[in-house]
Amino acid sequence: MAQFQEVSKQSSLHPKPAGLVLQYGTAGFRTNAKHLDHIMFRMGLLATLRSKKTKATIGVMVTASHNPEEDNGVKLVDPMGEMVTPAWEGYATQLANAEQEDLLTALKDVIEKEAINMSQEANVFVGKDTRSSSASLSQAVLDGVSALGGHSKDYGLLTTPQLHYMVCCQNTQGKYGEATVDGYYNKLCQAFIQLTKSVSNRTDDQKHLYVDGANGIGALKVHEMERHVKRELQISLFNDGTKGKLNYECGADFVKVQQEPPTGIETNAGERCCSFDGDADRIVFYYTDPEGQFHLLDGDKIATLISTFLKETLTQAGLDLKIAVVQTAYANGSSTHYLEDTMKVIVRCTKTGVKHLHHAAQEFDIGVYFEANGHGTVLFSKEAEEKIQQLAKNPNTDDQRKRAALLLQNTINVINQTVGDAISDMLLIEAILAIKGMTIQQWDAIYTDLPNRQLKVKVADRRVIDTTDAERRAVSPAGLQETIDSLVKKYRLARSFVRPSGTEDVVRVYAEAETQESTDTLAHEVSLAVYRLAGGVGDEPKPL
Ligand code: G16
Repeated sequence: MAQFQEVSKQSSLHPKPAGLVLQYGTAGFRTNAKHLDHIMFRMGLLATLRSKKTKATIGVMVTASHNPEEDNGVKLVDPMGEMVTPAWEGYATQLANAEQEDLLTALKDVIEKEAINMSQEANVFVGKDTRSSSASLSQAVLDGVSALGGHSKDYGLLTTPQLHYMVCCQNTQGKYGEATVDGYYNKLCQAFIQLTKSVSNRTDDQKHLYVDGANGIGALKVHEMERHVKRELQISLFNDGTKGKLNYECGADFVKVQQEPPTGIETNAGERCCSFDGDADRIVFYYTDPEGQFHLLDGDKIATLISTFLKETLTQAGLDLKIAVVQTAYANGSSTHYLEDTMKVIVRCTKTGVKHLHHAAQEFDIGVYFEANGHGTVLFSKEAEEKIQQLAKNPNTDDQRKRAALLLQNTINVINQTVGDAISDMLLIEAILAIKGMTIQQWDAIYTDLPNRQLKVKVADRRVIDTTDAERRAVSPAGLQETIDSLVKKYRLARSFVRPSGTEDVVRVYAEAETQESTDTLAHEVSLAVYRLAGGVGDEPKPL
């Protein structure tokens, strides 16, 4: 077949280094950019097959999100804007690891297993972040698409959630919105303006927000968005990429893990700030109090504020819809207690990776899902959206219920339901704070986080660690979980778990306890256990 000849010819321009093995991880392939050219070409091929199979547009995003500048990666987006389905993650790994001479066989294997009609048209949307390697790597994706005769649309620089949004708009024939960057800003910003317009007397301080753009794509896109909400939101943008290095001592991952403000941002005590990550699908908020103490409002606090607002507004609207909050093992114990015991909402725990949380959230009328690292969004079932719409347009609805229904409608429109989105989450949180007349300090006071610590341990092969129970318990290597259990018992309100990262070559260690001192000691002790029992490399972890 001519198509396969073209694949052969083109793939020789994107050769795989012999013996290199990479896995489709938590959010796609991710490693040093110099190993990724063949992966990108092959993901162009796979996206084309996925498009033929689903008869829909598929997305390919070239980004390594929170990883350092020298890394890159690729995320595949399914027709409704969600992460690609797990079965196809398996195909991605097979295709990525086929040696050069076996590529056609691996490709034909997918075609056969999925019974793909090769004469079906294919459409692929491609986006990229601001890394210096992204331009040539996204060209490799486009080459892969064209080698299999697919059509592609290159959006150029986009945030990851913007690409997810475009794919969903395209495949819903515009029902979700217009598949353009302006369409995205218009939809979200109009909803934001509607949400905040009823709030009178907002001072300039209340409208003001410091944004750390992580020196990445989020900074460019916040800048583009700003003009749509000039009167309603005043942004001071830092780490906009003009001088600093991507994700270096800044961005959501740095702020969350280090529990300190990013460098490159100048604020006064008490002022509201937020940080995006390198592809703008995560956001965390924070402020420093007059005593100089740093306060982080992470994904757990974001989920709590959003679900409180939704619950109150549903009550005002007189709508009986079931809300659940989906978290991962990283969720602070205090947040889970608050949600379950005080707010009385259903809480679910899944494995790390928004694909898992997204899936769990789909089971409820309204599913609020957030990872503690600030990656998350809200999903509304079709039935929930319809009930809200009917209430809003019913002429017999009284004023209070109508106001609440309209708030819910605009809330739905400000949210990017396809995936976590820093811009959309930022607008939603700003709107909720305005509507509730709340300061960031009052939001922070809803509950008090347990002290917590995240560490990384280098091991020879992180796959020796296997976990169960939504990653809360390690089943291998032998003896590790027993050791963690006995360490945890030494401290009050303590909890700890370990898991191999799916985006970096490290094992992650999480600990929380009643005091920061015991948390740090526990995190260190568990790190040592990982180092000793799971094949640590380099120096032994040192106490904090
Ligand atoms: C990705 C995933 C997140 C995950 C994070 C860290 O985020 O989308 O769901 O929490 O990686 O994953 P891991 O602990 O396996 O390294 P991002 O923002 O880097 O794409």
